[in-house]
Amino acid sequence: MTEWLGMPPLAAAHGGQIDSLIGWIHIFMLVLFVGWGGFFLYAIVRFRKSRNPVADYAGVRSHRSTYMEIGVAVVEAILLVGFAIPLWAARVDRMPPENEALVVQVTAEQFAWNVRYAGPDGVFGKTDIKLVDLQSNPLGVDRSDPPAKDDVVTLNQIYLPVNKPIIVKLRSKDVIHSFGVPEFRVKQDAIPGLTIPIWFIPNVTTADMRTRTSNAEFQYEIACAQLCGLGHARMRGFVTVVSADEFQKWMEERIAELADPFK
Ligand SMILES: [Cu+2]
Repeated sequence: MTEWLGMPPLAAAHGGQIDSLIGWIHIFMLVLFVGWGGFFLYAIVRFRKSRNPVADYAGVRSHRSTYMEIGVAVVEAILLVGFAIPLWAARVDRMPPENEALVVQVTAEQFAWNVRYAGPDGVFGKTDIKLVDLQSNPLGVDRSDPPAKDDVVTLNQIYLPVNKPIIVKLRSKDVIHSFGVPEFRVKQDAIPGLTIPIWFIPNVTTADMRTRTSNAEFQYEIACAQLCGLGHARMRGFVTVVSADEFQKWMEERIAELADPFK
């Protein structure tokens, strides 16, 4: 229903709810704009100087404007209590269980996205700040820790299987960044010192989206949505949504690379 807003194409299961909220807000705001604008014009004509040569200090005696203001407050309360709070609860408070989801750790830094998967064992290995090396080990993964051996780290590239709940655990190494993928209708600030989870279910693969948009080069793009420094504009990452099988294959290739990085 929100095509008229020119939103980017939708590619996540919950996105319809977000879009309809955005649509309703626009409709209500249009009604408010037209209503208040009309009232403003009415007031200019009704209280013109030629009709009211002397100021009336008692002012308007009818209660109509009070009722209108109450009406506006009621509409706003409905938006907040009826739409925004339930959607917030569903989207933010109710996380899917981690064993049914793919957990991806995304650590923002000036000016890149470091992505880490737990690998086949499903456990993120230890990290140590002493091991951080901007080129070879940006997250300081301690490869001597057994669960860390199969941790897969990528730069500015997130591979995701389609139709599976994804939990992104968002962190930052330096300043406040913001993880935004418009097609998934997610946007969340990454704040140093905090790990903030967000979740979504991507439901259109990159290949399908290329056909749907007739754009052979289409990519889901992670845009840093907070001005985070001089290189902010080039802080882009890419999300590739693939079938479960293709994801499995991609993961196996990365694991093979870990075993033999010079292959
Ligand atoms: Cu940034």
